[in-house]
Amino acid sequence: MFKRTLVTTALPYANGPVHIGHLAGVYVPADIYVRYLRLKGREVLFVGGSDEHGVPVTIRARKEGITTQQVVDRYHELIKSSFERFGISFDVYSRTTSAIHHKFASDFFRKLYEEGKFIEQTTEQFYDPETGHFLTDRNIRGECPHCHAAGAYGDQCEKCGSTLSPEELINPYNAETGNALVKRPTSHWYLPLDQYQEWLEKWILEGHKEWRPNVYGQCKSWLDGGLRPRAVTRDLEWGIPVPVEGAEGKVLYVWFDAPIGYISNTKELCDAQPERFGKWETWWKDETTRLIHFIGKDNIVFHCIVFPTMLKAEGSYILPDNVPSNEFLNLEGDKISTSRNWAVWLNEYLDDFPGKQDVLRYVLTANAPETKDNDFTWADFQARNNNELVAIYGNFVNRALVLTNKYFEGKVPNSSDFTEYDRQTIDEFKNVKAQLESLLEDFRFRDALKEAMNLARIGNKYLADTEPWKLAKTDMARTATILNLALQIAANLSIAFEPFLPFSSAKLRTMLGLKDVEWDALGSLDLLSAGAPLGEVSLLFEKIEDGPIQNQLDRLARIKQENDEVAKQAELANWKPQEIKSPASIDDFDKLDIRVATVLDCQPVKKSERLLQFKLSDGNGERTILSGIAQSYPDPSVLIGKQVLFIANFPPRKMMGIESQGMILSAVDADGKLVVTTTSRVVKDGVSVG
Ligand code: B3M
Ligand code: ZN
Repeated sequence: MFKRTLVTTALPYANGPVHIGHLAGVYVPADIYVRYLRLKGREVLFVGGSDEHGVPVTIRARKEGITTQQVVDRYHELIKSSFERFGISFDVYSRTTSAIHHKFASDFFRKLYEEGKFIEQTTEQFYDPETGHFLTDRNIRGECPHCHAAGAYGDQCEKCGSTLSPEELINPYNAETGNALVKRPTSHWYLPLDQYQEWLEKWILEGHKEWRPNVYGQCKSWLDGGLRPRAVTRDLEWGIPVPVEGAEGKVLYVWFDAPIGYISNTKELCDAQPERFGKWETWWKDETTRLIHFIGKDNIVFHCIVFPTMLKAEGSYILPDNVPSNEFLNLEGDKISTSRNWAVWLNEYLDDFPGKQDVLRYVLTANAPETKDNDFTWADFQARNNNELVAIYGNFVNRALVLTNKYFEGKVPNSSDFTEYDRQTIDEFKNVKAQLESLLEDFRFRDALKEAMNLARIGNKYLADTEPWKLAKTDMARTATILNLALQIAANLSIAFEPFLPFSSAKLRTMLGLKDVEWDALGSLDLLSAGAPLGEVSLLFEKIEDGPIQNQLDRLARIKQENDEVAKQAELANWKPQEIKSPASIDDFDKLDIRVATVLDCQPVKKSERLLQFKLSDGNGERTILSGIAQSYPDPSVLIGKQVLFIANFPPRKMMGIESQGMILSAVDADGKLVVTTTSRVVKDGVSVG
């Protein structure tokens, strides 16, 4: 019943470059899907763009001392050109600051407003009387009501992890100016999601059981929790002004206007090239169009609940048929983070690994976080390139081409009778097309890639088993048949891999002298006709040595060090003395016998990572004390000759077979390392402290 497919990808925020997490989660799978549909001759439109509103871009601008427009211009250009270089084949990549989008989103809001689809509510919000601004949760800071850390955010305390609302903060202030805040009434428009609850339950829970379990599950838990009205406007300057009289100083909430960007970007393209792309309404309002949103898991509720409700409320739009959403990709075991610079940035990858777009596309797909979070490591990147792309796919193709050049002057040789083994090989790869199709249509790109790679494995094994380089000495006819079949398999590979590795497929086709191909030719044994000349042969993939991998690891190590340093500084800045313990009397104190001693010797305890063994002169003779501070003193000999404070009347205790006679007193320094305490002038050993 569907005649065409409209594919959208989440609009990345224009407040930083795109990283491998975005690529693995959204853009690579969407591009595979679109390329597959195009190759199949289906009508498809691929829409992307930058999300240029919201608070983060304004914060970035203020931090850098430039205008918000400059920030979004910079990142929009960077993101757009990186996608292009990487082969993400958008039909349109526009932006939400375009005039077309502003008008479109504004009209969309006005229509719902005029038809009474919103409710208006007045609430008390935090306001900075000095700057005259209402503040968003993230811009409000104050003391955490739970752990009392200073500088907790209006939505979360990063120290203890509690989720907060700004009301809960003690002494809330404006994060940027430090000004104290007051409450002021302000009114906003809300999309009454609760009124659509029943409709959504039916549409999703009954109508879309085929959605991925993670997507369906998140929707179900939102719906089970009961939907509430959501504000679609904000008190901000940066954004699309609310097109209602008396709404000065208010803009559309970024999550209201951003998904409308999918529509306005489509309109921008279709209006510019109607003969090629038709009318935008066909893509958005015709029931025979299938709409697919590719997104990351943190965007599920907006694409499955909020945006469909907006479209339903408007009334003339189609709804998404599927919302394939991935889990997250981690980097070397840690969560990817733009603010901590813990990422592999696409633009940097393209500069560091020129011509290797397909290697990253391959690794991100082979390891795609389709069903659970996954980890990207540079070791895996190198291994997959060297052991799979080079050793299997590249090796097979190279052998087939080089041998054809050697024995048949670079022309596709004639095939004669097949042997039983040839037939087995052919049977094995005959199914690949159907398998690939069902996996691709089911958005299972990781498994689909495995199938394609399997085809390369079949080819590689065929050449290894038949050894045409040996046969060439005795049986040219048989050699010709083998190489013909090998070249046909290579030609098939250029089709099977086209959605995944478009650069390599194009290169392979040039080497094979193959013109354009279509998906439906996959599985055919006469893609190349006998006698046709091959193109110039070069390596399809190249080995990646340790050097460039080490460079990447070194870079990450540097970033980790910087981040640790920043975290330490932040901890220091937030450090507060511990609360005073409950009252004690002089009698309590008198029970402890604290004395001074000189360190005669200090050695690490064998087989222990923590313990140092002290030999002390305590005025009466020698005393042995074990102290768990080895990590803080890599060279314990620095302590020899120093005076230390110790508790003399703790009962002796055995550790690692050594008796410890007391406890040495230590404090913690800013790095979390222990430092032994001492007196400010030398005193006699054994003197009491009190
Ligand atoms: N910019 C959030 C994100 O990049 C947001 C997506 C908008 S899609 C309409 O994760
Ligand atoms: Zn806290």
